[in-house]
Amino acid sequence: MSEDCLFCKIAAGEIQAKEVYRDDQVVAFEDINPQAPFHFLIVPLKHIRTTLDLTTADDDLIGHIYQVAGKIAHDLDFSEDGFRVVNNCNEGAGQSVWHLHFHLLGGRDLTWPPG
Ligand code: DGP
Repeated sequence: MSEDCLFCKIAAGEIQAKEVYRDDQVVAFEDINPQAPFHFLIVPLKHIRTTLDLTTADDDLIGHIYQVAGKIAHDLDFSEDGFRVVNNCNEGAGQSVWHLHFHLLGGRDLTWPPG
């Protein structure tokens, strides 16, 4: 855990969030500023600052995150209509919280390219 990291505090249960999934590697919860009818953040419990800080030791974790994304979309019944998994890396891409996270969006038509 990294001190003063918002998502570490949510992962530790010190700050409340509307959780939809948790296991021994990740937690998923509703985004506070939803951009779609379904908008969740899938966050590793381990503090990793950005995608650029991943190592080969994290390969299974990233695979697991995609499995969890599909499971949430399936369990909440929006997988068939389509969903998107997005990771913003660094400020230019819109990253605002410095703990790796994946947006899971669904429940509306998702246009391409994203902004
Ligand atoms: P990004 O901009 O890609 O780093 O995404 C960060 C997201 O985190 C953004 O969509 C809003 C969300 N967020 C920020 N603070 C909180 C919070 O305190 N609770 C929850 N649930 N989401 C938050």
